[in-house]
Amino acid sequence: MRFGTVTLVGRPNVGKSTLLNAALGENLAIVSSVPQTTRDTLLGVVQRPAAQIAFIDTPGLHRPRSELGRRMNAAALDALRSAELVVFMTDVAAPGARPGPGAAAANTAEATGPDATRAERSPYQTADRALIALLPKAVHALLVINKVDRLKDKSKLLGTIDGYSSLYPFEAIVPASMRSPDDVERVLTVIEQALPEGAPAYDAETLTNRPVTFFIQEYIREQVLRQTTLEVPHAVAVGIDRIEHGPKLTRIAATLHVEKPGQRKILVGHAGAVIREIGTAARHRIEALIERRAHLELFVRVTPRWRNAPRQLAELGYTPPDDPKLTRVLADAPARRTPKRTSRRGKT
Ligand SMILES: Nc1nc2c(ncn2[C@@H]2O[C@H](COP(=O)(O)OP(=O)(O)OP(=O)(O)O)[C@@H](O)[C@H]2O)c(=O)[nH]1
Ligand SMILES: [Mg+2]
Repeated sequence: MRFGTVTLVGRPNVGKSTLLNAALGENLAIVSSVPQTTRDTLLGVVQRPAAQIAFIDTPGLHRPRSELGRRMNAAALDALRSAELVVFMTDVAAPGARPGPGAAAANTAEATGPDATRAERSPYQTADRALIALLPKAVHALLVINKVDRLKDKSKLLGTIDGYSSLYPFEAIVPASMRSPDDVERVLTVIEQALPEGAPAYDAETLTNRPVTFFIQEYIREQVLRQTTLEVPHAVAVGIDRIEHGPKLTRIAATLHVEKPGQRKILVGHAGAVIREIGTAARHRIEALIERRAHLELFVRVTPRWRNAPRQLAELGYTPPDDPKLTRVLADAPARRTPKRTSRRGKT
């Protein structure tokens, strides 16, 4: 029997949580097309005939713009410390895509190494370079190049594999698509073979270490990510106010915190249409989780600057790391310049 803790790290949106869910065969982690979907680490224990794999899904590493972003990065970096094996995940670039401000920008001088010209390297690889440099020196690591279903010309992968193998002594590099069950199985087999012999640390029933309230918060936030756009998904946090288990159904009251009145307006929608839709979809997902009927009441509250307020972050479950140095490992993104409004009357 093999056992090991396997930490999944990489840029936001590459498919780390999708891999966790596919490995578990359950939709445990929230997944969305919005970068920075995962905000905290999540354990998922995969039971296989010859191995137990304790996956730790982590928030995508990025250049932060807020204290929340710094804590997300710190949570991911902290999870690297307990890993027997690291799975660094990247993805093939969507046609014409460029990494957004969420991607970690590498130092340009470092990005153009002697072994490759900049033209040979996608901007994604440039961003990954800075993150791979953060991997602990002696850790065993695999690279998964995800989303190969997007590649028409698979021969392009050879150059990509070469590029990455010059960055770190990965024990294996596995191109895959998390949309293909065969690929998921292939990735799991490679992971399993890289784990040490050892007895399982969790009993066979253990799926995760997070309480039900964590998933209720997450499943509400998942619907916000799916049903709103622009800055709204990033500006929302969910707090659980009350959970009461009645004889027939569970009553849940939750507050969605936004930073600005305009965001509240978008989240509530015309005559409450958007928040109603979010509530209905989240309720279905929560009912499947708790295996009983639920009544979900959602409130939307403006909590200015919650993403930068340590007390509010802690109340919402985004705790700082034990080692404060971890919050400073990735440089903050430069503040965006917001154009000054000039009054029509000429006052400034
Ligand atoms: N085409 C394609 N899309 C994928 C694949 N794997 C994941 N996705 C999609 O990529 C998006 C991001 O997936 P996530 O699993 O949330 O990514 P993540 O790395 O956990 O992102 P963060 O939590 O933001 O760090 C979702 O829309 C997924 O459906 C894949 O193999 N192929
Ligand atoms: Mg994720």
